[in-house]
Amino acid sequence: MQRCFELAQLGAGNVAPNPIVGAVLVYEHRILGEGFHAQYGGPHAEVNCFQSVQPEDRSLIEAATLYCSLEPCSHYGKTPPCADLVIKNQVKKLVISNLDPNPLVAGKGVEKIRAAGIEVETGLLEDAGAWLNRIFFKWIQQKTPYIILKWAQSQDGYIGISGARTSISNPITQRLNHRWRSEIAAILVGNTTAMVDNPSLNTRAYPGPNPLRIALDRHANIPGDYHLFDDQQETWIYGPPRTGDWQKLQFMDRYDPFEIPALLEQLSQAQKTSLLVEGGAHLLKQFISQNYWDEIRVIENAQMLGGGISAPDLPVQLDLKTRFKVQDDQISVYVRSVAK
Ligand code: AOF
Ligand code: ZN
Repeated sequence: MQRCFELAQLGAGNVAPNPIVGAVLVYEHRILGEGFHAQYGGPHAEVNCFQSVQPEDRSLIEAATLYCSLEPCSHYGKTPPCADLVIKNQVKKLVISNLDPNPLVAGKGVEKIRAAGIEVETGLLEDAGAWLNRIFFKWIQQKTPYIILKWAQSQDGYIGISGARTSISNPITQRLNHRWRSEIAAILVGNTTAMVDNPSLNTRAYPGPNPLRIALDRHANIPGDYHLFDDQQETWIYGPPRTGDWQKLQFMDRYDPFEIPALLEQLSQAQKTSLLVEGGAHLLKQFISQNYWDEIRVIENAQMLGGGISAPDLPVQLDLKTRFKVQDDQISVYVRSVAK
């Protein structure tokens, strides 16, 4: 199942609004085949898994166990039901982590496979599976984007020096941040960050798709020669329309005043399942005080800035999900606390 999770992760950023899914076919401690959902609209993990089995191993499928990180689907979507494929292949046993919360599936895949006489075990590493697909789970249940707040702060609690682009994290963490960007649908910055940093908001340090980038520009003050206007990737500007020949850039209404619920509504309509808020402090504090967040990632190191823009205070109700080091940077991932 851990291997299913690893495989699933390879689809992150390319399959939304679908879940990330991995599948592994095992016969007597040997992997006969494996696959993952790699592209939205493309074949599901199970299809790729069965297809990867070598001809000389095909006769072993009937005695093999199929592991899937998510319940095989039972519906005709962009692709035919994986439950039918599992039944056609007559595997001996199916083991899954999570049931698919998609109301079109929701247990029907497992039901169908059991009815065909195949043994099914559910709930293996269930919590880890739900964490892996947290974006999809929120989307399918609430049809609103999963919100991640992210910032880097110095040891003395500042995220930057006023009016200057400030670098806090190291280049390896920077690369991790670009990986994070490749795994989400949209990335948002406030006006001050757009003005001071001239950010590109792309994934240049990590191989992966670029997210939709969004910037606030109520007073139309972001210079037209800044990266945000380079038309290199899909971009939403919340500000008065300007004249220009952009293919990928849109000016959005409802920018004055800018309101988080309106943004979330527009993201939902565009099927954007996740949002990464990268600053600045003012915007991050707004998301926290209005209680719009699912996850917070904080990067800290021993650097002292001695003054500047204060990092947001963490919300009171939260749990530390994981903490790790990237060289001298410490990365903490927080989630909402769950009643224990
Ligand atoms: C699986 N295996 O690898 C994935 C599943 O439009 P479609 O045909 O791509 O179906 C999308 C839905 O199928 C998606 O919302 C989710 O319920 C399920 N995803 N199911 O058996 C997979 N990615
Ligand atoms: Zn499927």
